[in-house]
Amino acid sequence: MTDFFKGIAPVRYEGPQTANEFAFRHYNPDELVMGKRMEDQLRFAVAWWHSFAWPGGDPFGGQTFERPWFGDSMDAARMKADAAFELFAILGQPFFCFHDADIRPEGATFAESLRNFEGMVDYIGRKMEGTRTKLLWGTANLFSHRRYMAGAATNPDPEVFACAAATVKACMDATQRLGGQNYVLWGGREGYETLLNTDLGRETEQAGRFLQMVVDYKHKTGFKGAILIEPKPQEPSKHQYDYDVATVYGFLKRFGLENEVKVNIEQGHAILAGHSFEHELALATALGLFGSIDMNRNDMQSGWDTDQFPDNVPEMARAYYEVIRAGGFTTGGTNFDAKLRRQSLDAGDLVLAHVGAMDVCARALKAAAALWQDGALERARAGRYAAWDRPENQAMLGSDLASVAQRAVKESLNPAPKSGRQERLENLWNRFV
Ligand code: XUL
Ligand code: CO
Repeated sequence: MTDFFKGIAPVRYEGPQTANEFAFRHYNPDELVMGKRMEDQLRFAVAWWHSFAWPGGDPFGGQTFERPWFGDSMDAARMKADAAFELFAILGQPFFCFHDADIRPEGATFAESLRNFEGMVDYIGRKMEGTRTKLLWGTANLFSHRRYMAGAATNPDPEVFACAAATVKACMDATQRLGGQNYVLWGGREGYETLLNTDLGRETEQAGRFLQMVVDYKHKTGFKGAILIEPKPQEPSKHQYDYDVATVYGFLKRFGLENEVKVNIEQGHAILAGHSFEHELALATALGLFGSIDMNRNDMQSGWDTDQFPDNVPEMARAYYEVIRAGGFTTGGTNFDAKLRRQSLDAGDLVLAHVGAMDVCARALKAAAALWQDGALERARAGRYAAWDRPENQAMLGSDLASVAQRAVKESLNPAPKSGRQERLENLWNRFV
């Protein structure tokens, strides 16, 4: 037990009219949305790294947060875990996510770090027995330690590749042991700072082999969860190989992994790649890759991955509409890969950041579900392509260029342009959000 959250009671749904700051206004776990409990639709997760490990630094200054568990001992790591489970009890969210480096102190040697990690996995496993909080996904931190400064699997030094393999194996074992539903790989430093010293062909080949080994290990150990890649175009590296969903799809195809690996899509990463969140989600669904989401928002002016908590219902509604179109989450969920601003020092700030974000997502889900159930948007979309359902038109796709060309001439085709109705659909959209 810590007293960090002292005086903050478990947060409950009280409805939009409540004056209680520490209440949910829209997130009502048991309310049915499209026939499914809201909790099971949204599948919220708290991110260990931002909520408990991040000290509040920025490129110009260090730690602003003072947390009683900051330190590099196992005792401090256990206190951090205690505080984490106290937050989980307050929020009642069903899941959490972690990297190895979030939960364990760094050891003097690589082997000691692994032992610390195993000790903390045991400790967290015991804490989970007494609660209903489950593990959405585990992952490896292959970017903070200086050994990974030139990449992990893509490193020019094969010994770093081996350390990366040992870390990922330990994190996959831990994820399986704790009943995790997914295993995530974010290639933090899998990319380059300058092409002048980089053999891009070799590095992507190494990344592909590494991922094949991860998938083989999953099958060998019988891990039932999904393997997810989290695309991001840059930051910390100038260029990262898992640039966006389309790039990841090409990479998976190259290594024969497109049926083995899915994606974890983050709002801020989509924006850094010059896309919208909904674009990345829609493309993942179209390519059969949709897995999970990292929910946050970027500051639209800063050009950085600012990892703020979401605060914009219409924006999130676009995202959840795509989640609904994807058929909803299976193993995936909504992980708040979001951190407090560095001036938000208090325990209450950490709780209310999550409460507000959960409410924003709940409102967005409800709006998206209402639009989906209304059906008008999907009827309009289907109507736009309806001619393609006719056999003579379908036949063209199985034909060849010369035959299709001949049809255009023989039938004197002169297709009449039709309205795309964008503004009408935007008006329809705005009736629901
Ligand atoms: C970094 C990021 C990571 C991954 C997990 O931008 O999103 O926290 O989600 O490694
Ligand atoms: Co993320």
